[in-house]
Amino acid sequence: MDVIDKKSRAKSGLSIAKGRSAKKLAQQVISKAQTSGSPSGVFDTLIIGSGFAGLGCAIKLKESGIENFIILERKEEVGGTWRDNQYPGAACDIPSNLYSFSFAQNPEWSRSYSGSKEILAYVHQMVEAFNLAAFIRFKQTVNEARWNEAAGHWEISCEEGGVYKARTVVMAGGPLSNAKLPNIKGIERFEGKKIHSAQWDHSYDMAGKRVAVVGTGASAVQIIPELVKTVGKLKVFQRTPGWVMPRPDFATPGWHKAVFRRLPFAQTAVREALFWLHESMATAVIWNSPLTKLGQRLSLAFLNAQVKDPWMRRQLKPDFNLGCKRVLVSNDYYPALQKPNCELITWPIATISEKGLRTADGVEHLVDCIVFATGFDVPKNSSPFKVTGRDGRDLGQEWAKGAKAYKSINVSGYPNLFITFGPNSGPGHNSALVFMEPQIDYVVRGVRKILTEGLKMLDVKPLAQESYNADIQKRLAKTNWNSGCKSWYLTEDGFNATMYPGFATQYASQMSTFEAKDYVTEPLRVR
Ligand code: N01
Repeated sequence: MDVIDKKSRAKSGLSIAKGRSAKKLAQQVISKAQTSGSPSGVFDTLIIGSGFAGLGCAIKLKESGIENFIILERKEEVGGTWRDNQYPGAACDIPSNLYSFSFAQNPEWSRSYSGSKEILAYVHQMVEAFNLAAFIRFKQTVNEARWNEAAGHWEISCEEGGVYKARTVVMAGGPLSNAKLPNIKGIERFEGKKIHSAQWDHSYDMAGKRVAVVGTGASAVQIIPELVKTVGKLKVFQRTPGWVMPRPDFATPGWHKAVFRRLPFAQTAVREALFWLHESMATAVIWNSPLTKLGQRLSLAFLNAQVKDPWMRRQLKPDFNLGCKRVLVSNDYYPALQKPNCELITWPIATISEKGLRTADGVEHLVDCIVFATGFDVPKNSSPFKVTGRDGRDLGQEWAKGAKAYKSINVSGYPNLFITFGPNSGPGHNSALVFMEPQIDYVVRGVRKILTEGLKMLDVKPLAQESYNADIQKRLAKTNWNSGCKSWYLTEDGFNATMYPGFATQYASQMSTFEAKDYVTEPLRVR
């Protein structure tokens, strides 16, 4: 079996690293899996979602010789968050050489921080380079996953009627996949156009219109500089100002690409340098240290350099620790707010009327369109769909007071189930992908263990999960995220179910060991 198709690889233009003795592993897994008694019609693995995490798992499963898997995708295209977030100005706020897989580097990035379209194209290139298309079933929206204890497999049902069985399941839907409209009184009454940042309607022409943007988070600071160029009047409704840092964005010179194409190790070296640069930022972003104060001073100097009006400076000055909310990265956000056709509104929104937004000072702001850059429904105290584990237990109910998992990836009582970007796996200072790769390796290791050892069940022990979480929460208590501001990282009660309180290297290290003692296993009985 040719693990990596050389023709596809050459066509894709990606620099693809070969896995460790992939062929040898493949032979081992295939021969053992064939004798492990999988009834026909049961996949070895079912992956939910075809964003970076789902496709990354597929690539690594294939590389280790596991090909009896399927990917379910609710939409008609791969790409996850980068397919959905196509708003004007959408780009990554992490450098592209770091926001890409180490095993599929792209020498062709056009900028240091690439736009959403280019990132989506990269995702498509991976599908082609690794021959993944045949594994994906589109328009399959999972609405339930149920563990069948007697048979030792998961049963997955979809809104569209599809039902699938699989010995192992990877939930790779990502935490930021469901757009969230705010709970503002009267929102349904508005007669103009409503657009969420993650569901952009490109057919709606904003030229010359009166537009409101609600929210000033990571999405909004990218949208506002673009909208201000075309709309008639832009009103930005800010609830909480964030810390803003400059973005060292530049077009990639041709010679740069040529070097990366010919000498992939040069790109790896750049990636490494970027990794360590971001890793060092943890000391300012995650914990309240003298570097946090230094970061705040730099951000304020940036604010003062870009904004001259003292009133506006005061409105834009954050009152929480740097890092407590996501640090915003933009060179053109502050200048956009000062354009003659832009107005920053800091009065809280009281209601939305038929014609616009009414603020607490009694003013009604009449607009043609409201852009909601108000973030996502993050499953931090619910599950993204109904998940029923051993003895009928319900993941949504168990997570009602805050999601918990073992090493962010397995949940006790839900055997053979792996969650990418599960509870407490989020980074605040480094690329999501450097956290994702160790998760993918962990998934593949777990799945291989189940298949090669002929296991019916691999389930994490409750005590192992408890002690892991006790430690995580103890460490989180000392972080900036838990220092008093409100953010999507926390539940309403202030429980942090999303972030990992440490360096990416620490996270990768914990994921690099598979502690068999923390799991219970049961063999699959072959009839
Ligand atoms: O969402 P957010 P986002 N009335 O939740 C405001 C990733 N991302 O889409 O701060 C008024 O951060 C809310 O106000 P407040 C990244 O991980 C990555 O911007 O709660 N305002 C806030 O200003 C990021 O963290 C990239 O007071 C209301 C905004 O809406 C995550 O996505 C780019 C409100 C929501 O900000 C989410 O970012 C973009 C209300 N009722 C995003 N409700 C990359 O480049 C909410 N708000 C990788």
